[in-house]
Amino acid sequence: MNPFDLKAKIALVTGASYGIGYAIATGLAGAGAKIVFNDINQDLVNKGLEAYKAEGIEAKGYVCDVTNEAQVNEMVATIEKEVGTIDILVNNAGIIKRIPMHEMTAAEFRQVIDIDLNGPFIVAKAVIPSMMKKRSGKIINICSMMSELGRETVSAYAAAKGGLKMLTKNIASEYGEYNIQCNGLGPGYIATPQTAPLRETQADGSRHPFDQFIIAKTPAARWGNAEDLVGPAIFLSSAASDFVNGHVLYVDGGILAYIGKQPK
Ligand code: NAP
Ligand code: GCO
Repeated sequence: MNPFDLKAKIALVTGASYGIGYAIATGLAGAGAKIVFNDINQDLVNKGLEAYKAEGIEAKGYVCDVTNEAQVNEMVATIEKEVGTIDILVNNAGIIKRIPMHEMTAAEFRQVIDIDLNGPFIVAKAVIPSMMKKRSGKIINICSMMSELGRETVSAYAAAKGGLKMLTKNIASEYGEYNIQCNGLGPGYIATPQTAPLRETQADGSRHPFDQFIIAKTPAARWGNAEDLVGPAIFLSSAASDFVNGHVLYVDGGILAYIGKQPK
């Protein structure tokens, strides 16, 4: 038996029209999983469906705001009717707001917490009952370096991702007896639209200061690509990780292990 084989498994990846979610979903499909995904509007879902089709993946897409419990419950019920019980949930949908905390409104703080922490709770809560009945399930929460570290301007995001790490551990604790494993995947700094502002080439043609900073902080001396997350996601989605529970697997090129390169 190939412990990484996902044939006959149904995987829901949230916010997966592009970016990290899309890369993870295509990887899970490559391992045999049937992909269902959602995004915030029909245009994004259509964009995702075209992209998956171009890769030869017959995905099903749904418009669903992960912060809206009624929409989430309806999406999960529709998936269970149209496709089948969800075996693998990847809570990927997320946003970031980079604003100095003393300038951030409470509404802005709440919006990030709502999408990045309440959303994973709502979607996990919707899929767990069927996983309990099946006595099998995989939940993967996309955490972050900010599940462990802070930095200027990302207070809401760090609070959400720190909370998501503990939600991951609690789901693992509460549902392990149903053979449900819940783990975190903690990407380092990944080149996606979300981090594009941190990598913009400067007017004088030089690299963005933050870009240079991350290169110096990463032993691999490069930004991650969304594809770097595919193998770890397949591992956490498969039988190969049936005794891994409540763990956050950091895929960061070594950032969390490294004090950083001395400036020249
Ligand atoms: P991204 O490019 O911004 O994609 C996020 C996706 O989630 C987008 O499709 C977005 O739709 C969707 N989304 C946002 N709010 C939603 C909602 N309420 N309901 C449903 N979908 C929603 O982000 P990414 O870089 O791929 O990151 C994906 C995940 O990895 C996020 O949780 C992020 O925090 C995490 N992460 C990213 C990095 C990194 O360096 N990129 C590192 C660590 C962790 P819209 O296009 O409408 O926003
Ligand atoms: C930032 C970045 C990071 C990454 C990621 C790191 O502004 O610091 O957006 O937060 O998105 O979460 O793991």
